[in-house]
Amino acid sequence: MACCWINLSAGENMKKTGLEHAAGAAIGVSLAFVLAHSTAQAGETWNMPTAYPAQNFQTLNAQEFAKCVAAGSADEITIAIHPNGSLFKGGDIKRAVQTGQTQIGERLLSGNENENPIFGTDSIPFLATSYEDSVKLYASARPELDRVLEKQGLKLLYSVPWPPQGMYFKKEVNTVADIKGTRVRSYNGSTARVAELTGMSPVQIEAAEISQALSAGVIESLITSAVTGQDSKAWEQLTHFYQVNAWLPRNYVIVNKAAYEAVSDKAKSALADCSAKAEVAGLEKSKAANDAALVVLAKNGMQVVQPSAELVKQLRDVGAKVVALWTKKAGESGNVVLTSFKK
Ligand code: PCA
Repeated sequence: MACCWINLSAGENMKKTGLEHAAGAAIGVSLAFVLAHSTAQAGETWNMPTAYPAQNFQTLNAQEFAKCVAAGSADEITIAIHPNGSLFKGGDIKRAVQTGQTQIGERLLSGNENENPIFGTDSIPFLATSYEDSVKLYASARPELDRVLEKQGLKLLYSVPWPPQGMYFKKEVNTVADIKGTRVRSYNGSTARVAELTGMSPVQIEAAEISQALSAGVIESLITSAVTGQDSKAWEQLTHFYQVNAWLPRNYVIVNKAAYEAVSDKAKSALADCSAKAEVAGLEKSKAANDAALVVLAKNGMQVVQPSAELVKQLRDVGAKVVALWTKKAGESGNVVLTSFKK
């Protein structure tokens, strides 16, 4: 009878949490949850899809966040992390949380810039190019982000920046003329526009698929951090990492508002407390991961170098065009964020 009871419970749990689309993984999680909590009073598992590898600093930070929430809520909420696009691919995570297919998720903030330019604030070329400015820009954007997400039935818990974005190539590059026609992986509107305006061909690809796309020749260049280059073993196909420091995009962790409203006050305060801690800890992890990744890239034979003055100038000119496009689209609310940031 033990088997039937467990199956039934897992099924009910599925229905309650509305996880039809994540059936395979969720059944495993639900079973584990039922087994582990068969004597507990109340408690639920929140499945947390992320798009990046288990050992990436964003995921390790999320693991600590999950532990913190379990402890702070006295196990009312158990967060099960599903890294590397294993439950939902990066591009599907926000919608999955919004529609209640899952309760919580981590996503690249600027990945949803097509919905609202405010999501792309962190990827405005050459606006915030240091960790310090990234924190300042995020503080300026946060009230507007909260407002927009609230209207979408979401609650923003925390956000952690990626390291500064550079460019990877398989040859030495000194001017924009050298990169014309290159197929480059893009991950948001900014990367795609920078690519187009420099004569490259952007190809939208999830981080989890970079290695494969590089070895298949679908792409031959990247705009990303040292960390994602390390995660993707960029040195297997590419030779140069140019430290352009174009911007520091962010990941953000969002929770479905209805799921959030349904938990106790104690759990809500654990979520707030652990989110604040995750933002502080995540920032430090990002810095440390960047330092370590730069060493790993070099150790594996990559040229980790500064771009030429000419290339920087040309990229900044392109960046200015992207900024103008963004400012026009973002209108008054974008203006408020930029004015507050520049104060
Ligand atoms: N890594 C993520 C976003 C920015 C970064 O450094 C990616 O490339 O998908």
